[in-house]
Amino acid sequence: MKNNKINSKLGFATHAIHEAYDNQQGDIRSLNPPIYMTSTFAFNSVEQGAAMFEGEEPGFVYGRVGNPTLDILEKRLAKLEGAEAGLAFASGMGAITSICWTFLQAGDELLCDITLYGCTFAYFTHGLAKFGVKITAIDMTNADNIAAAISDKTKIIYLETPANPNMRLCDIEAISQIAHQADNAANGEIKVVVDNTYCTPYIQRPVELGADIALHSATKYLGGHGDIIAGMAVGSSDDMLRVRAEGLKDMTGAVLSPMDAMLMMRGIKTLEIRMERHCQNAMKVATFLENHPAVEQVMYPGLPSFNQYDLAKKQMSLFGGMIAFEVKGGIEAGRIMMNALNLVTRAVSLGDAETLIEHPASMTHATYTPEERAAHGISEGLVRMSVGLETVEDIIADIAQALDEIV
Ligand code: 4LM
Repeated sequence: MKNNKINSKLGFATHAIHEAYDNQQGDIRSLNPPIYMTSTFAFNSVEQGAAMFEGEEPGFVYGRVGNPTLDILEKRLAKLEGAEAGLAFASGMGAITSICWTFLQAGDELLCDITLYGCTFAYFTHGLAKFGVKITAIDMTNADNIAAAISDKTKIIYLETPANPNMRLCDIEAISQIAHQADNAANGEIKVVVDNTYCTPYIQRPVELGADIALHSATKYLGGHGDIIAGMAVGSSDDMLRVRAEGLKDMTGAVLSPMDAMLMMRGIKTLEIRMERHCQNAMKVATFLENHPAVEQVMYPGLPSFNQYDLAKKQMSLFGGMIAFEVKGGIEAGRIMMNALNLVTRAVSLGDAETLIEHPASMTHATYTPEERAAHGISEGLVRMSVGLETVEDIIADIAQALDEIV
C-alpha cells in the first residue's frame, strides 16, 4: 500500500523532490536550490527595515527568524504533511520546546501520553513543571481517558504514535475530535501536538487526521542519513507564525542552519523509497524475531499479533522501520545478544541507512527513574531496533548469530 495520495494531482515523491522550488526559473536554473549562508539580510531603507520588523512588508530580516533555503524546506514538508505551513528547527527538542513555550504559560496544563521519548519526558516533568505548567500523563491508548482528564486549564495534548520506545499507538483522529469538542468550553483552544518522527508523512499524516501540529526529530527519517541534528513542525499558518515569532525567535533561538536544511532536503527527496524499504525490511526482521525461540515478545505494528494491529491499519499506511522486542532471560540476555552483534550497530537515534540497536532503559529513557519506567510502560529488558536499509538477509543473519549466544 503506497501512501502517495496527498491532496494533489501529483504524487508524494514528486512533491518531495520539487515542491516550492522551480529549477526552470531565472537565469541560473540550478537543479538544487541555493544554500543562503547568511545570518542577516539588507534593507533598502530604514523605513523598509522598520516595516519588515512590524510584519507590514514581507521579506527576510534575520536568520533566526527566516531564511530562503529553510523556506523551501518548510513549504515542502508542509505539503507532504497536508498542512498549511511548516517550520524548521535546530533539533527535535528545539521543535518541542519552541512549540510548548509558545502555547503554554504558568497555570496551564499539558496532558501527555505516559510513554514519550526520554528527553521529551524530562523537558515536561523537570523543565516545564519548574515554570508552573501542570503535567498530567495519562494512558492515551484509550482515547476515553482523555475526555475525563481534560480540565479548563488544558492547553496542549501531546502524544507520540508509535511511542518511543515501546510502539504503543494512540488514535490521532479520536483524540483530536475529543480535544476539539472541548475547545468550546471555558479553556479556549486545545492544541493537539503529535510527534510523527517514527512514521514520517509517507506513513501517517496527523494534521489530516485532525491534529493541530505534527512535529519531527528530523535527525531521524527525514534527514535519513545520520548526518544532521534537526527538527520540523507543521500546522496552520497562524500557529506556525506564532511559534516562529514567539517560541523560536524569542525563547529558544533553536533555528536550523541553511547547510543542514539542504541536507534534509536531500534526504526528503528519497523519503518515499527509503520508507518503503525500511518497512519491508522491518516486517521481515519482526517476523523472524517473532518465530525465534530466544525471543519473548515482539512489538511491531505490522504483525497481526500486535495488540493494536487494527488501529495501525486504520491510521498508518505502512508499519514503519522501528521494532521493540524482549528476549528470554531479560536484561542480562539482552545485553549478551546486543554485544554479540557485528553488522547491526549499537547506537541511539533511528531512521538511518544503518540498522541501529539500543537499550532504552539505560540509554534513551534513562531520564525516567526505574519506578517511572515501570509506571510508564517501559520495561527494563526492552530492546529497540531501527531497521536500516542493508540487505535484509544480512541483518537477519547477524541477529540470528547474536541470538544463538543466548539459546
Ligand atoms: C532516540 N530520539 O530515540 P532530537 N522525538 C522523538 C525522538 O525519538 C527524539 C526526539 C524527539 C533519540 C535520540 C537519541 C520521538 C530523539 C528529539 O534528537 O533533538 O533531534 O529529537 O534515540
